[in-house]
Amino acid sequence: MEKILVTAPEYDKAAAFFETLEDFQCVRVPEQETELAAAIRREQARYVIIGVVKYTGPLYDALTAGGVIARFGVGHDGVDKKQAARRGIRCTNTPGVLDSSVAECAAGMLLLAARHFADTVADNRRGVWAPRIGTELAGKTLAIVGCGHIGSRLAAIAKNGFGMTICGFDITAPRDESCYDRFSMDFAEAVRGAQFLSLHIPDLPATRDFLNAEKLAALAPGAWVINTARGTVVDEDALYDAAASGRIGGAVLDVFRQEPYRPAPSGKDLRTLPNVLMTPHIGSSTAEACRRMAEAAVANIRHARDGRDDAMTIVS
Ligand code: 8YV
Repeated sequence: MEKILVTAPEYDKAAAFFETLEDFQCVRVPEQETELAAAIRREQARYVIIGVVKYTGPLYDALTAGGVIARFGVGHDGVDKKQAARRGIRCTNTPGVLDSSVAECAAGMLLLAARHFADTVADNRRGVWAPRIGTELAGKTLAIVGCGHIGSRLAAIAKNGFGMTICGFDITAPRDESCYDRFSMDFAEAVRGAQFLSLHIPDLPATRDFLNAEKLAALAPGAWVINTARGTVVDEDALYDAAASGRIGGAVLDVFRQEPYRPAPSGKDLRTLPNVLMTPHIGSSTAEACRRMAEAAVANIRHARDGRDDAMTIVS
């Protein structure tokens, strides 16, 4: 039976699915690039399912023309599409299947920012009973940066569920404007008066360090930043300065420039700030989304095997 190599973290997120395929044998392999490349050569594999790690060279050398690099997820910034194309390798992703999971994660982070859940849960574990006063979300303003599928799903949850006012920012108009109270292509205008900002933009050359010192300065004093998109869209040193000085209320972050998180070369360590709450890139980590990402990644590979490139979700 033909093999699909699946990087270990992704295999473990949907093992029950990968173990029961009848037309492919899925093999759990290391995600580190040279080890992954060695596994591809050893198994003479044409198909590989990968996570968010950045792959720069050996992966593309190891696969042969006609092979598929299938992302288990939507963002494909870790894949060098040009190198792959030069070698006749197709790259795919799984859009649409994780929107609710990531949007729900961001919604939970809004509550985390507003209601001291992290501190009060930690207090209770230490036997400390210390109620704290939080902030009601109803009537507050949430700025959504990136009004695609995930941003718009969060907009609907926050507007219809929490009763927040939603302002959207993007470089093109949102497909569905009904969940936005206002929309602007001007950042300062979009975030005016917002107590919360949630990022939903991809990692592109144009979005690196998007949320920099200048844009942080445009936020209302005490505003909170939520990031479930990509670490690279935030200038982590500037965010550290804004949170450490109390200029912003704080940040709840699920994604980082380096994962697992490592402080920037400046040594400014976000983990040391009490108003910065961090989770280990779990936005899409629900059983439901993981199963759907696995199914969609395998579907892309099946289409490639069957010569149905038209049905593949190819990224370039
Ligand atoms: C990861 C993500 O793909 O879809 C994305 O872009 O960042 C995540 O869903 C997933 O966690 C990899 O296992």
